[in-house]
Amino acid sequence: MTYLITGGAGFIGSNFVKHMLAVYPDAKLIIFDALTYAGNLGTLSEELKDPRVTFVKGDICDRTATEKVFSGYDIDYVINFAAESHVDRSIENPQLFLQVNILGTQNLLDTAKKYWTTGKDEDNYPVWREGVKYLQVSTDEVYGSLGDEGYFTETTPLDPRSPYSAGKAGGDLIVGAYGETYKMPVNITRCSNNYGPFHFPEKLIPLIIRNILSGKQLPVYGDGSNVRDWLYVEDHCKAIDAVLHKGRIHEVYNIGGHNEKKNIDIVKLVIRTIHDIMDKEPRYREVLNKKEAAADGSIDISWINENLISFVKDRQGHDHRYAIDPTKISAELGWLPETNFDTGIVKTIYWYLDNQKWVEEVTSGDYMKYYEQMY
Ligand code: NAD
Ligand code: TDX
Repeated sequence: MTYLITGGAGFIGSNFVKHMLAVYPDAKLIIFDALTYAGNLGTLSEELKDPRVTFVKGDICDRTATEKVFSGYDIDYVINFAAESHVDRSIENPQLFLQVNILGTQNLLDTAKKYWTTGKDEDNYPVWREGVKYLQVSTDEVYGSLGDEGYFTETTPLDPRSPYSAGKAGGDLIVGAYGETYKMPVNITRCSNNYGPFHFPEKLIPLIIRNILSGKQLPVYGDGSNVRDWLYVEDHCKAIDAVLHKGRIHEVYNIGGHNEKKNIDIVKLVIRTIHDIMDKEPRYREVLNKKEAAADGSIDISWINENLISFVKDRQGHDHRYAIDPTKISAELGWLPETNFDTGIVKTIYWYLDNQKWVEEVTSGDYMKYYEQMY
Protein backbone atom coordinates (compact mmCIF):
# COMPACT_ATOMS: atom_id res chain seq x y z
CA MET A 1 0.00 0.00 0.00
CA THR A 2 1.15 3.55 -0.69
CA TYR A 3 0.40 6.24 1.87
CA LEU A 4 0.56 9.97 1.14
CA ILE A 5 1.38 11.64 4.46
CA THR A 6 0.91 15.39 4.12
CA GLY A 7 2.50 17.45 6.89
CA GLY A 8 4.72 14.44 7.62
CA ALA A 9 7.66 16.62 8.71
CA GLY A 10 5.71 18.16 11.59
CA PHE A 11 5.17 16.92 15.14
CA ILE A 12 2.41 14.34 14.78
CA GLY A 13 3.01 13.58 11.09
CA SER A 14 6.65 12.61 11.76
CA ASN A 15 5.64 10.42 14.68
CA PHE A 16 3.08 8.78 12.39
CA VAL A 17 5.79 8.12 9.76
CA LYS A 18 7.88 6.38 12.44
CA HIS A 19 4.86 4.37 13.58
CA MET A 20 3.99 3.21 10.05
CA LEU A 21 7.55 2.13 9.24
CA ALA A 22 7.71 0.13 12.46
CA VAL A 23 4.35 -1.59 12.01
CA TYR A 24 3.99 -2.11 8.24
CA PRO A 25 7.13 -3.58 6.62
CA ASP A 26 5.64 -3.33 3.11
CA ALA A 27 4.21 0.18 3.35
CA LYS A 28 5.45 2.82 0.91
CA LEU A 29 5.32 6.32 2.39
CA ILE A 30 5.26 9.52 0.37
CA ILE A 31 5.84 12.44 2.73
CA PHE A 32 4.53 15.69 1.26
CA ASP A 33 5.35 18.81 3.24
CA ALA A 34 5.88 22.51 2.56
CA LEU A 35 8.58 22.66 5.28
CA THR A 36 7.20 25.75 6.95
CA TYR A 37 8.80 26.91 10.21
CA ALA A 38 7.07 23.89 11.83
CA GLY A 39 8.32 21.24 9.42
CA ASN A 40 11.83 19.91 9.76
CA LEU A 41 13.60 17.22 7.80
CA GLY A 42 16.01 16.79 10.73
CA THR A 43 13.08 15.12 12.47
CA LEU A 44 13.09 12.43 9.78
CA SER A 45 16.83 12.03 9.21
CA GLU A 46 16.79 8.26 9.85
CA GLU A 47 13.48 7.63 8.07
CA LEU A 48 14.59 9.44 4.89
CA LYS A 49 17.33 6.82 4.45
CA ASP A 50 14.68 4.07 4.36
CA PRO A 51 13.97 2.88 0.78
CA ARG A 52 10.26 2.77 1.63
CA VAL A 53 10.20 6.55 2.13
CA THR A 54 10.06 9.33 -0.45
CA PHE A 55 10.03 12.99 0.49
CA VAL A 56 8.33 15.57 -1.74
CA LYS A 57 8.50 19.25 -0.86
CA GLY A 58 5.19 20.87 -1.72
CA ASP A 59 2.25 22.95 -0.58
CA ILE A 60 -1.22 21.39 -0.24
CA CYS A 61 -2.65 24.65 -1.65
CA ASP A 62 -0.67 24.25 -4.88
CA ARG A 63 -2.63 22.25 -7.46
CA THR A 64 0.37 21.64 -9.70
CA ALA A 65 2.30 20.18 -6.77
CA THR A 66 -0.53 17.95 -5.55
CA GLU A 67 -1.25 16.70 -9.08
CA LYS A 68 2.43 15.92 -9.57
CA VAL A 69 2.50 13.72 -6.50
CA PHE A 70 -0.74 11.90 -7.39
CA SER A 71 0.35 11.34 -10.99
CA GLY A 72 3.82 10.23 -9.90
CA TYR A 73 2.77 7.67 -7.30
CA ASP A 74 -0.05 5.15 -7.08
CA ILE A 75 -1.50 6.44 -3.83
CA ASP A 76 -3.97 4.31 -1.84
CA TYR A 77 -4.37 6.41 1.30
CA VAL A 78 -4.07 10.09 2.12
CA ILE A 79 -3.53 11.11 5.73
CA ASN A 80 -3.70 14.90 5.93
CA PHE A 81 -1.69 16.30 8.84
CA ALA A 82 -0.68 19.43 6.92
CA ALA A 83 -2.01 22.53 8.63
CA GLU A 84 -1.09 25.72 10.32
CA SER A 85 -1.42 24.47 13.87
CA HIS A 86 -0.67 27.17 16.44
CA VAL A 87 -3.61 29.06 17.94
CA ASP A 88 -1.53 32.13 18.94
CA ARG A 89 -0.21 32.51 15.40
CA SER A 90 -3.77 32.26 14.03
CA ILE A 91 -4.72 35.30 16.11
CA GLU A 92 -1.92 37.25 14.41
CA ASN A 93 -2.51 35.98 10.86
CA PRO A 94 -5.96 34.41 10.42
CA GLN A 95 -5.97 34.39 6.62
CA LEU A 96 -3.06 32.00 6.31
CA PHE A 97 -4.91 29.56 8.56
CA LEU A 98 -8.03 29.64 6.41
CA GLN A 99 -6.00 29.28 3.23
CA VAL A 100 -4.11 26.22 4.37
CA ASN A 101 -6.61 24.54 6.67
CA ILE A 102 -9.66 25.00 4.41
CA LEU A 103 -8.54 25.67 0.84
CA GLY A 104 -5.48 23.44 1.11
CA THR A 105 -7.72 20.62 2.35
CA GLN A 106 -10.17 21.20 -0.50
CA ASN A 107 -7.35 21.18 -3.06
CA LEU A 108 -6.07 17.90 -1.68
CA LEU A 109 -9.55 16.35 -1.75
CA ASP A 110 -10.12 17.53 -5.29
CA THR A 111 -6.79 16.22 -6.53
CA ALA A 112 -7.51 12.85 -4.91
CA LYS A 113 -10.95 12.83 -6.56
CA LYS A 114 -9.38 13.38 -9.98
CA TYR A 115 -6.88 10.53 -9.57
CA TRP A 116 -9.04 8.11 -7.60
CA THR A 117 -12.19 8.09 -9.73
CA THR A 118 -12.68 6.09 -12.90
CA GLY A 119 -15.97 7.51 -14.26
CA LYS A 120 -19.57 8.08 -13.16
CA ASP A 121 -22.35 5.70 -12.16
CA GLU A 122 -25.95 5.86 -13.43
CA ASP A 123 -26.82 8.45 -10.75
CA ASN A 124 -23.89 10.64 -11.79
CA TYR A 125 -21.80 9.86 -8.69
CA PRO A 126 -18.07 9.33 -9.28
CA VAL A 127 -16.92 5.69 -9.23
CA TRP A 128 -14.07 5.37 -6.74
CA ARG A 129 -11.10 3.07 -7.09
CA GLU A 130 -11.39 0.10 -4.71
CA GLY A 131 -9.60 0.45 -1.36
CA VAL A 132 -8.71 4.15 -1.37
CA LYS A 133 -9.34 6.42 1.61
CA TYR A 134 -8.77 10.02 2.68
CA LEU A 135 -8.31 10.68 6.40
CA GLN A 136 -8.47 14.21 7.77
CA VAL A 137 -6.55 14.72 11.01
CA SER A 138 -8.60 17.20 12.98
CA THR A 139 -8.86 18.50 16.50
CA ASP A 140 -11.20 18.69 19.47
CA GLU A 141 -10.93 22.49 19.22
CA VAL A 142 -13.58 22.47 16.46
CA TYR A 143 -16.17 21.71 19.16
CA GLY A 144 -15.40 24.96 20.99
CA SER A 145 -15.02 25.31 24.73
CA LEU A 146 -16.52 23.31 27.61
CA GLY A 147 -17.51 24.50 31.06
CA ASP A 148 -16.30 22.51 34.07
CA GLU A 149 -18.52 19.52 33.21
CA GLY A 150 -19.21 17.35 30.16
CA TYR A 151 -17.33 15.91 27.18
CA PHE A 152 -17.14 16.36 23.42
CA THR A 153 -18.73 13.48 21.51
CA GLU A 154 -18.86 13.05 17.74
CA THR A 155 -22.35 14.61 17.73
CA THR A 156 -21.35 17.75 19.66
CA PRO A 157 -22.11 20.70 17.34
CA LEU A 158 -19.09 22.46 15.85
CA ASP A 159 -18.48 25.77 17.60
CA PRO A 160 -14.93 26.91 16.78
CA ARG A 161 -13.80 30.06 18.52
CA SER A 162 -10.29 30.85 17.20
CA PRO A 163 -9.17 31.46 13.61
CA TYR A 164 -7.20 28.19 13.91
CA SER A 165 -10.17 26.11 14.99
CA ALA A 166 -12.50 27.89 12.55
CA GLY A 167 -10.10 26.87 9.78
CA LYS A 168 -9.96 23.28 11.04
CA ALA A 169 -13.77 23.17 11.29
CA GLY A 170 -14.03 24.54 7.73
CA GLY A 171 -11.65 21.79 6.62
CA ASP A 172 -13.78 19.16 8.35
CA LEU A 173 -16.94 20.49 6.69
CA ILE A 174 -15.47 20.33 3.21
CA VAL A 175 -14.24 16.77 3.87
CA GLY A 176 -17.79 15.86 4.91
CA ALA A 177 -19.13 17.58 1.79
CA TYR A 178 -16.87 15.49 -0.49
CA GLY A 179 -18.05 12.41 1.39
CA GLU A 180 -21.71 13.23 0.78
CA THR A 181 -21.66 14.94 -2.61
CA TYR A 182 -19.16 12.68 -4.37
CA LYS A 183 -19.36 9.61 -2.08
CA MET A 184 -15.64 9.98 -1.46
CA PRO A 185 -14.34 7.44 1.09
CA VAL A 186 -13.33 9.71 3.95
CA ASN A 187 -12.84 9.70 7.71
CA ILE A 188 -12.25 12.54 10.14
CA THR A 189 -10.44 12.10 13.44
CA ARG A 190 -10.64 14.73 16.18
CA CYS A 191 -7.96 14.41 18.82
CA SER A 192 -7.20 16.23 22.03
CA ASN A 193 -3.85 17.92 22.84
CA ASN A 194 -0.84 15.77 21.97
CA TYR A 195 2.52 15.77 23.74
CA GLY A 196 5.75 13.84 23.18
CA PRO A 197 8.99 13.90 21.15
CA PHE A 198 9.38 16.38 18.25
CA HIS A 199 6.70 18.75 19.60
CA PHE A 200 7.56 22.20 18.28
CA PRO A 201 8.80 24.43 21.14
CA GLU A 202 6.17 27.12 20.68
CA LYS A 203 3.56 24.80 22.26
CA LEU A 204 3.06 24.77 26.03
CA ILE A 205 5.01 21.70 27.21
CA PRO A 206 8.16 22.02 25.05
CA LEU A 207 8.16 25.80 25.52
CA ILE A 208 8.17 25.38 29.28
CA ILE A 209 10.99 22.82 29.12
CA ARG A 210 13.04 25.10 26.87
CA ASN A 211 12.53 28.18 29.04
CA ILE A 212 13.47 26.30 32.20
CA LEU A 213 16.74 25.17 30.62
CA SER A 214 17.56 28.81 29.86
CA GLY A 215 16.43 30.10 33.25
CA LYS A 216 13.70 32.16 31.57
CA GLN A 217 10.26 33.02 32.95
CA LEU A 218 7.47 30.53 32.20
CA PRO A 219 4.53 32.39 30.64
CA VAL A 220 1.21 31.06 31.92
CA TYR A 221 -1.78 32.65 30.21
CA GLY A 222 -4.45 34.15 32.49
CA ASP A 223 -4.65 32.36 35.83
CA GLY A 224 -3.55 28.97 34.46
CA SER A 225 -6.90 27.33 35.16
CA ASN A 226 -7.63 26.40 31.53
CA VAL A 227 -7.89 22.65 31.04
CA ARG A 228 -6.49 20.53 28.20
CA ASP A 229 -6.94 16.78 27.71
CA TRP A 230 -3.43 15.40 27.00
CA LEU A 231 -2.61 12.33 24.91
CA TYR A 232 0.82 10.85 24.20
CA VAL A 233 1.53 11.30 20.48
CA GLU A 234 2.19 7.59 19.82
CA ASP A 235 -1.28 6.76 21.11
CA HIS A 236 -2.71 9.29 18.67
CA CYS A 237 -0.75 7.66 15.82
CA LYS A 238 -2.12 4.22 16.77
CA ALA A 239 -5.64 5.62 16.78
CA ILE A 240 -5.18 7.12 13.30
CA ASP A 241 -3.85 3.77 12.08
CA ALA A 242 -6.97 2.05 13.49
CA VAL A 243 -9.37 4.51 11.85
CA LEU A 244 -7.49 4.40 8.55
CA HIS A 245 -7.58 0.61 8.29
CA LYS A 246 -10.72 -0.32 10.23
CA GLY A 247 -12.87 2.82 10.56
CA ARG A 248 -16.27 2.89 8.92
CA ILE A 249 -16.30 5.16 5.84
CA HIS A 250 -17.77 8.66 6.37
CA GLU A 251 -17.51 8.40 10.16
CA VAL A 252 -15.94 10.86 12.57
CA TYR A 253 -13.90 9.42 15.47
CA ASN A 254 -12.92 11.39 18.56
CA ILE A 255 -9.54 10.48 20.10
CA GLY A 256 -8.60 11.23 23.69
CA GLY A 257 -7.38 9.56 26.83
CA HIS A 258 -9.43 11.07 29.69
CA ASN A 259 -6.43 12.98 30.93
CA GLU A 260 -7.53 16.47 31.84
CA LYS A 261 -5.02 18.83 33.42
CA LYS A 262 -4.99 22.51 34.30
CA ASN A 263 -2.18 24.39 32.55
CA ILE A 264 -0.74 25.58 35.84
CA ASP A 265 -0.52 21.99 37.10
CA ILE A 266 1.31 20.95 33.93
CA VAL A 267 3.82 23.77 34.36
CA LYS A 268 4.45 22.89 38.02
CA LEU A 269 4.86 19.21 37.13
CA VAL A 270 7.43 20.00 34.43
CA ILE A 271 9.41 22.22 36.83
CA ARG A 272 9.39 19.51 39.50
CA THR A 273 10.33 16.73 37.09
CA ILE A 274 13.27 18.62 35.57
CA HIS A 275 14.52 19.54 39.03
CA ASP A 276 14.26 15.92 40.21
CA ILE A 277 16.03 14.52 37.15
CA MET A 278 18.92 16.98 37.58
CA ASP A 279 19.06 16.26 41.27
CA LYS A 280 19.27 12.47 40.79
CA GLU A 281 21.34 12.52 37.59
CA PRO A 282 23.69 15.53 37.86
CA ARG A 283 25.12 14.93 34.36
CA TYR A 284 21.86 16.40 32.99
CA ARG A 285 22.80 19.79 34.55
CA GLU A 286 25.20 20.13 31.60
CA VAL A 287 22.12 20.64 29.40
CA LEU A 288 21.24 23.86 31.25
CA ASN A 289 21.95 27.04 29.32
CA LYS A 290 21.95 28.91 32.61
CA LYS A 291 24.95 27.51 34.47
CA GLU A 292 25.81 29.03 37.83
CA ALA A 293 27.97 27.43 40.48
CA ALA A 294 26.41 26.31 43.76
CA ALA A 295 28.32 26.63 47.04
CA ASP A 296 29.75 23.10 46.62
CA GLY A 297 31.02 23.90 43.12
CA SER A 298 28.38 21.85 41.28
CA ILE A 299 25.97 23.45 38.78
CA ASP A 300 23.24 25.14 40.80
CA ILE A 301 19.65 23.92 40.30
CA SER A 302 18.06 25.53 43.34
CA TRP A 303 16.52 28.23 41.09
CA ILE A 304 14.49 25.58 39.20
CA ASN A 305 11.33 26.19 41.17
CA GLU A 306 7.88 27.75 40.90
CA ASN A 307 9.29 31.29 41.14
CA LEU A 308 10.00 30.94 37.42
CA ILE A 309 6.24 31.05 36.73
CA SER A 310 4.98 34.32 35.32
CA PHE A 311 1.24 34.86 34.86
CA VAL A 312 0.88 36.85 31.62
CA LYS A 313 -1.98 38.42 29.68
CA ASP A 314 -4.53 35.81 28.68
CA ARG A 315 -4.83 34.47 25.11
CA GLN A 316 -7.66 36.29 23.29
CA GLY A 317 -10.77 34.09 23.23
CA HIS A 318 -8.93 31.45 25.30
CA ASP A 319 -11.00 28.25 25.33
CA HIS A 320 -11.63 27.22 28.93
CA ARG A 321 -11.67 23.44 28.74
CA TYR A 322 -11.41 20.59 26.24
CA ALA A 323 -12.31 17.00 27.12
CA ILE A 324 -12.93 14.12 24.72
CA ASP A 325 -15.31 11.21 25.10
CA PRO A 326 -13.47 8.41 23.24
CA THR A 327 -16.22 5.78 23.69
CA LYS A 328 -16.86 5.36 19.95
CA ILE A 329 -13.30 4.59 18.86
CA SER A 330 -12.78 2.31 21.87
CA ALA A 331 -16.01 0.38 21.37
CA GLU A 332 -15.84 0.09 17.57
CA LEU A 333 -12.12 -0.20 16.89
CA GLY A 334 -10.76 -1.42 20.22
CA TRP A 335 -8.39 1.55 20.56
CA LEU A 336 -7.30 2.55 24.05
CA PRO A 337 -4.49 4.87 25.13
CA GLU A 338 -1.45 2.89 26.30
CA THR A 339 0.77 5.56 27.86
CA ASN A 340 -0.34 7.07 31.13
CA PHE A 341 0.49 10.72 31.63
CA ASP A 342 2.94 10.27 34.52
CA THR A 343 5.09 7.94 32.39
CA GLY A 344 4.60 9.92 29.18
CA ILE A 345 5.62 13.28 30.58
CA VAL A 346 8.81 11.91 32.13
CA LYS A 347 9.68 10.16 28.84
CA THR A 348 9.03 13.42 26.99
CA ILE A 349 11.20 15.51 29.34
CA TYR A 350 14.09 13.03 29.01
CA TRP A 351 13.67 13.19 25.23
CA TYR A 352 14.06 16.97 25.26
CA LEU A 353 17.04 16.82 27.61
CA ASP A 354 18.68 14.31 25.28
CA ASN A 355 17.79 16.16 22.06
CA GLN A 356 18.71 19.81 22.59
CA LYS A 357 20.44 19.79 19.20
CA TRP A 358 17.07 19.21 17.55
CA VAL A 359 15.53 22.05 19.59
CA GLU A 360 18.33 24.42 18.55
CA GLU A 361 17.90 23.48 14.90
CA VAL A 362 14.15 24.03 14.79
CA THR A 363 14.20 27.23 16.81
CA SER A 364 16.55 29.11 14.54
CA GLY A 365 15.38 31.11 11.53
CA ASP A 366 11.73 32.00 11.00
CA TYR A 367 10.56 30.78 14.37
CA MET A 368 13.00 33.00 16.23
CA LYS A 369 11.75 36.08 14.37
CA TYR A 370 8.19 35.30 15.46
CA TYR A 371 9.22 34.49 19.01
CA GLU A 372 11.16 37.75 19.40
CA GLN A 373 8.16 39.69 18.10
CA MET A 374 5.78 37.93 20.54
CA TYR A 375 7.79 38.17 23.76
P1 NAD B 1 2.85 20.97 13.20
O1 NAD B 1 2.64 22.43 13.08
O2 NAD B 1 3.90 20.43 14.10
O3 NAD B 1 3.13 20.35 11.75
C1 NAD B 1 2.44 20.77 10.60
C2 NAD B 1 3.20 20.28 9.39
O4 NAD B 1 2.46 20.67 8.22
C3 NAD B 1 4.60 20.90 9.25
O5 NAD B 1 5.52 19.91 8.86
C4 NAD B 1 4.43 21.93 8.15
O6 NAD B 1 5.62 22.16 7.41
C5 NAD B 1 3.34 21.29 7.31
N1 NAD B 1 2.58 22.27 6.53
C6 NAD B 1 2.04 23.42 6.96
N2 NAD B 1 1.41 24.05 5.96
C7 NAD B 1 1.54 23.26 4.86
C8 NAD B 1 1.11 23.34 3.53
N3 NAD B 1 0.43 24.41 3.09
N4 NAD B 1 1.39 22.34 2.67
C9 NAD B 1 2.11 21.27 3.10
N5 NAD B 1 2.56 21.14 4.35
C10 NAD B 1 2.28 22.12 5.22
O7 NAD B 1 1.43 20.39 13.59
P2 NAD B 1 1.05 19.09 14.44
O8 NAD B 1 0.94 19.46 15.86
O9 NAD B 1 1.91 17.96 14.02
O10 NAD B 1 -0.43 18.83 13.91
C11 NAD B 1 -0.68 17.99 12.78
C12 NAD B 1 -2.16 17.96 12.50
O11 NAD B 1 -2.84 17.44 13.65
C13 NAD B 1 -2.77 19.33 12.24
O12 NAD B 1 -3.73 19.19 11.23
C14 NAD B 1 -3.43 19.71 13.55
O13 NAD B 1 -4.54 20.54 13.33
C15 NAD B 1 -3.85 18.35 14.08
N6 NAD B 1 -3.93 18.22 15.54
C16 NAD B 1 -2.89 18.59 16.34
C17 NAD B 1 -2.97 18.39 17.73
C18 NAD B 1 -1.82 18.76 18.65
O14 NAD B 1 -1.99 18.69 19.86
N7 NAD B 1 -0.66 19.12 18.15
C19 NAD B 1 -4.12 17.84 18.28
C20 NAD B 1 -5.18 17.47 17.44
C21 NAD B 1 -5.06 17.65 16.07
O1 TDX C 1 3.18 30.01 26.59
C1 TDX C 1 2.07 29.46 26.74
N1 TDX C 1 1.39 29.62 27.92
C2 TDX C 1 0.16 29.08 28.14
O2 TDX C 1 -0.42 29.25 29.23
C3 TDX C 1 1.46 28.67 25.70
C4 TDX C 1 2.15 28.47 24.39
C5 TDX C 1 0.23 28.11 25.95
N2 TDX C 1 -0.42 28.32 27.12
C6 TDX C 1 -1.74 27.69 27.35
C7 TDX C 1 -2.76 27.90 26.26
C8 TDX C 1 -3.53 26.61 26.27
O3 TDX C 1 -4.58 26.69 27.24
O4 TDX C 1 -1.50 26.28 27.39
C9 TDX C 1 -2.54 25.55 26.73
C10 TDX C 1 -1.93 24.76 25.59
O5 TDX C 1 -1.52 25.70 24.60
P1 TDX C 1 -0.89 25.23 23.21
O6 TDX C 1 0.28 24.35 23.48
O7 TDX C 1 -0.69 26.45 22.38
O8 TDX C 1 -2.04 24.29 22.63
P2 TDX C 1 -3.59 24.55 22.31
O9 TDX C 1 -3.86 25.97 22.07
O10 TDX C 1 -4.38 23.85 23.37
O11 TDX C 1 -3.71 23.77 20.90
C11 TDX C 1 -3.04 22.49 20.69
O12 TDX C 1 -3.93 21.42 20.87
C12 TDX C 1 -4.92 21.21 19.91
C13 TDX C 1 -2.43 22.44 19.30
O13 TDX C 1 -1.53 23.52 19.13
C14 TDX C 1 -3.48 22.42 18.24
O14 TDX C 1 -2.89 22.29 16.95
C15 TDX C 1 -4.39 21.24 18.50
O15 TDX C 1 -5.45 21.24 17.59
